[in-house]
Amino acid sequence: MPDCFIALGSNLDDPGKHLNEAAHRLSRHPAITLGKSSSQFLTAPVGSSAGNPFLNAAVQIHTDLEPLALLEVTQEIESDLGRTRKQHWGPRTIDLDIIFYGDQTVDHPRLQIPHEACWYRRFVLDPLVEIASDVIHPSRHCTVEEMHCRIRQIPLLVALAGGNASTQRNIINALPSSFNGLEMKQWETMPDELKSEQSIVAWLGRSPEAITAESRIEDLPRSIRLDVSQVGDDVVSFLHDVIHSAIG
Ligand code: A4P
Ligand code: MG
Repeated sequence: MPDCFIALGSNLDDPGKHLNEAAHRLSRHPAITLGKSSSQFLTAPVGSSAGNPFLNAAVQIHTDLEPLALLEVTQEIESDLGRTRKQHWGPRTIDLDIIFYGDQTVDHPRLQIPHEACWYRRFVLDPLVEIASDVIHPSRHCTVEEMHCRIRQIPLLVALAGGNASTQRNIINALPSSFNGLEMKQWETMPDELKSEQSIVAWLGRSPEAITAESRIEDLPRSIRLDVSQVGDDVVSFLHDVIHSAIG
């Protein structure tokens, strides 16, 4: 039976009660056994329309349900607890995100596992590291503890590659003023795969063993690579939210 991890978040009404109730409902499902539960963390809301501070937590479950069936269960619990979806990233009574489903990866229109933002979000990693420090991210090939450590190092390094130089400069100029503890860097040398005008890639998180003044992109760990080429025109606001959630 796969070992799964679910991230919980709430910022409406009585968040602590919603987190406890959601975990309780998971445990009552006949095909789910509840494992470890993290503490609840008070976290700064990420996203301009997210609303009040959140409480976030994580739980481990064991289940026979296939990934999409598990998503149906978590979405039913969200609806039962009064979750409405009026606004993307809006305030919510409860949000249940499936972070890991054993070591499986799922790429389905309704479900991506591992959750694609889990590796850089403090509000996911702070709780998750309490109960899953040794669990390995199946596509980034590093443990939860390694992801957590990397994101907590100050300053947080965000290194850009690809795209044209002026696009990179615009992004860099737009970001650091709003954050403390952020260092932006441009890579001048670039591997061929990144020479296309469209492809901008950011690396997140300082890694003393891998990143020095002489580092080349090829030397940097792929585990912290964020491809922003699909984001569209608003790379700055996307990166703003990414960095905000990484700095916490
Ligand atoms: N979906 C795809 N993959 C998954 C997955 N692994 N687990 C789909 C769960 N759902 C997944 O989610 C939108 C769709 O994602 C679902 O229909 C499902 O098919 P949603 O819960 O309806 O909407 P959402 O949560 O507003 O969007 P999204 O993109 O999931 O947002 P996130 O990533 O959940 O972030 N700040 C703090 N401090 N704490 C938070 O918990 N959460 C968010 C929302 C923003 N800011 C926050 C927090
Ligand atoms: Mg969600």
